[in-house]
Amino acid sequence: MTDNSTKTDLFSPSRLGGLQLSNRIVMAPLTRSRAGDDGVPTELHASYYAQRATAGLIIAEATNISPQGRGYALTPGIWTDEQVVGWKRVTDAVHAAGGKIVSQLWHVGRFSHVDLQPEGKAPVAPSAIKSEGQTYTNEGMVDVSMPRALETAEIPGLIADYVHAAANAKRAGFDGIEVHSANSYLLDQFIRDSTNQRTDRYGGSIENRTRLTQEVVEAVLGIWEPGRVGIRLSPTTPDAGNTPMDSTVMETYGHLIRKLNRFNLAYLHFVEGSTAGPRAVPAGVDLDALRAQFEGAYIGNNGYDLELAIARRAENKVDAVAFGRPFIANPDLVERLRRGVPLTVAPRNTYYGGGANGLTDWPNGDMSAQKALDKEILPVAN
Ligand code: 8OZ
Repeated sequence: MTDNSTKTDLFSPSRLGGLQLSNRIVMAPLTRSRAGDDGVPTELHASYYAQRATAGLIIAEATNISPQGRGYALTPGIWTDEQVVGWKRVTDAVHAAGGKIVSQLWHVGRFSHVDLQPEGKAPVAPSAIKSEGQTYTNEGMVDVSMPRALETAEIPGLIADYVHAAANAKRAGFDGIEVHSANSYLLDQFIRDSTNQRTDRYGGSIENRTRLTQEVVEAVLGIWEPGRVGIRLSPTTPDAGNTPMDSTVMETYGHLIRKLNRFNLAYLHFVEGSTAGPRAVPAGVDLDALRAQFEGAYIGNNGYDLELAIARRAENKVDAVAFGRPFIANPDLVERLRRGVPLTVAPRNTYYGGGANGLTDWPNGDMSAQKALDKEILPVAN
């Protein structure tokens, strides 16, 4: 019998700030695009997440904080009461299955299309610089639209949208929230000098460019205790339109991380390398050295397999590991990793859109043969 829990503490209980987890395996936030136009999560979402509740922590798919924050059709939101009711069904189902789940608060910034925006207006961004990327609307894949720069006077309203979403996440029964400051969406657009050319207190110096992320975190701490708030950063991911990363990654993100220490957050969550791509980072960047500047717990993510997870945990480089794509087709991923059961690979065409097909119809690994084997070879105890 394989029992990988003898080799590593990945399968043992752990704590990230105020979040007590049954193991150190986290389900990474995965956009699956199964909500309706109203952004309301359905029974399907409840089943999908409950099936994956053996993860030590589920980070729910990126969730729009406001109509303006929306950049992809069929992604869920958390600004309306109906959305809160939908999410409550999800959190109840996860809790009934013994799991923990946090909401990832998302504003796409410039990465949107006028068809997805209220009154067909331009998406908002730190500066009026267009991404070369594409998104999907109800009409299919389209180039993202030219954004307009946010007025300084609009920033308090934007922060209020985060606070509203954070309060709704609490009403919806989540165990906490994760601030999405990664992947070249709004907060990361402010951080990077490639997308931020502002001349007010939110642009220019590193201090200024990292200000909005800090102000958002500080504001949501009016709703949530710090031990239930995490943050996700992706210092080396270009955006889907290949916008360059910040020109001084170590200095910029290092400054932000040191500043975040004053909040005592539950965790820092990095996409290591390039989101859903290679783990390699450019010369001069050392993500472990950045992580080391954070005083709290750390979740590592991107392209992990069990071997890498065990190795990075053994070196104490991570407190927990977030698996993304492996959770799509392996609802019982934790048990499969523990038992060395082969993983199913989800085809790409199941990632986004559609219904139950490719979402909730993945079976658990066949553990019955393993269990029979356990019976034969385990010494009879008691
Ligand atoms: C894949 C497709 C659409 C959005 C991210 C929220 O990268 C996303 C996302 C991923 O953070």
